[in-house]
Amino acid sequence: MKVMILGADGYLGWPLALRLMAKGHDVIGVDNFATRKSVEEVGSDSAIPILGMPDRVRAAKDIHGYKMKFHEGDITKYEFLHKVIKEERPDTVVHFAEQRSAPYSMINAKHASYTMSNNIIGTINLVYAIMELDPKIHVVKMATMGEYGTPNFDIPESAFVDADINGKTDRITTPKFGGSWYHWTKVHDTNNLLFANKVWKITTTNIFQGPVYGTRTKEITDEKLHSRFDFDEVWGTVVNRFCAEAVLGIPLTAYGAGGQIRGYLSLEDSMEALNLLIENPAQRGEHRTANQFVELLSINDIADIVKKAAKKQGIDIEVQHLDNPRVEADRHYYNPKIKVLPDLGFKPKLKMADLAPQLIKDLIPYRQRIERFRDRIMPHTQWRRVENAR
Ligand code: USQ
Repeated sequence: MKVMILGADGYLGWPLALRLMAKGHDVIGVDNFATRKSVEEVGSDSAIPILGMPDRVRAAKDIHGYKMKFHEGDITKYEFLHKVIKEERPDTVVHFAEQRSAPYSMINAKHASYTMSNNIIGTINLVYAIMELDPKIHVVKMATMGEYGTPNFDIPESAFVDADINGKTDRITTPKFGGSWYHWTKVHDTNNLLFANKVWKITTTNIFQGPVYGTRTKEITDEKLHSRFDFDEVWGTVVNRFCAEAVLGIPLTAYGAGGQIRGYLSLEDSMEALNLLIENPAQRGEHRTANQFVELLSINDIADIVKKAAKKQGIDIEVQHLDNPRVEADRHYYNPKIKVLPDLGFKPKLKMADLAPQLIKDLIPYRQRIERFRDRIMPHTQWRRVENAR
């Protein structure tokens, strides 16, 4: 299969390129290196050093014999995206090329509008290019579990639900309530994909993935093949942050009461799940919704797991409960359904408690490098504004 990955330089994009090549697929990467620039903009860097793309491609060839093609460019420029898809004619386009940080989107108006335009325009351009060039191409789009918010009902794995409004029934789109401007861009993308499917029968798999953690996949066998690893308050996600904090001896930064529950999965399990969804495409003309996570855990559960994992590495670490910089429920019901991936044979390999000690071990050699960005750990980006603080 020929697979184009938009966002091939990212935390998920690079390991997915390696996984697909390991499975014998042809991979064409596309990226404009926006994440590298935006992490630098907030004064941080990947905890684990990563090579530039030409060196990454060379290392994949030298170490595993994989041959990957790469195009540098911005998919919000329609002519560029249209040209690469026309030239390469992939069977599948994986769309990861979005601004993926909730805090980054909440910094100020400039960052919110960049997130909105970058994410929504990129997705619109993709569905137009596919409609014009070949609607048979399978679009695999990274959505997020965060689109649903934390509702007091079971989260379905479906784009539509039955609703009864004042005695009249109809199918309506599954209710969503994002927790940041970033999460709302994903909601808007989902709506736009549904409309593209309705009018042009674009074949889509929309993946509602929870937060991913980890440093390793089966193919990351050499330091030249590492994926980026962010840990600062803007770009780091909670599990990776806690592990980096443990390495620096900073008490783990649980926001609020720590009862926030999400569906987590390791980088390796994410790759396996994505590979299954790519190798088993949606039916022609179908809009398929897949929820993607392995374990439902609260922030307090994660703090406990990382604290124990750190202990195994000889690090004693405390947990601090900070005023939550976000506006979110920190005690709530959470029960998302998951059936599509298990039906495809998805069997998660690793639980967080098994993987966390290794994750911390992998970061220890980079302690000094992470130390340089110690002042980027504590949360500064506030959801609330002074004038409406509650
Ligand atoms: N949190 C802490 N302490 C920290 C950092 C985060 O308690 O030091 C809490 C947050 O308040 C939140 C939870 O951890 O309740 C998750 O936050 P996160 O920063 O790990 O993840 P989030 O902002 O939701 O976004 C990440 C990725 C995003 C992806 C999403 C999946 O950046 O691209 O879409 O995870 S999900 O969370 O299911 O929406």
